[in-house]
Amino acid sequence: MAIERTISIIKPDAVAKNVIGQIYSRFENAGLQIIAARMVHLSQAQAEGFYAVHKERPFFKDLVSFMTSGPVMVQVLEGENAVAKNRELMGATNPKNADPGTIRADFADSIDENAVHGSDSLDNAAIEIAYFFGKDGDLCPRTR
Ligand code: IDP
Repeated sequence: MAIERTISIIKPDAVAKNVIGQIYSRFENAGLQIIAARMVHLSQAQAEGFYAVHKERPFFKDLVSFMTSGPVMVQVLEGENAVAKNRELMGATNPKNADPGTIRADFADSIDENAVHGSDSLDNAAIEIAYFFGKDGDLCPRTR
């Protein structure tokens, strides 16, 4: 299995619930390392840019409004199979369909406010890492 990097975002609802540490523990317990992290209160332009792929969807306006409603915690996770592993830890988009024990099952209230984002492919992970952390910059892979 390959070592991969992926983007995780703890969304404003989960930041407001004060569960950043509990979510970080799940990453660490699954063998994923946090190699960069940044808390940011997204501007409308930043949120629209990040979710540009969804701009024709009926929920786009609400999504941007939610994602700018409070600070988010953005991190790069590194580890074996990181993209799929993070998606597995997150659970289904709609928390009603999320497997028990997943982040969304435990911390999300609705499909609109669903606690976390995770890149859905290696290609999108690279784009999203560059969006928040620059092409090569600001990543701190382990040296020990
Ligand atoms: P994902 O976050 O599980 O990858 P996507 O389909 O990429 O799901 O959707 C991005 C985000 O848009 C979701 O996490 C959720 O916050 C929001 N979203 C997706 N589908 C709906 C919907 O049907 N109603 C409201 N919000 C939605």
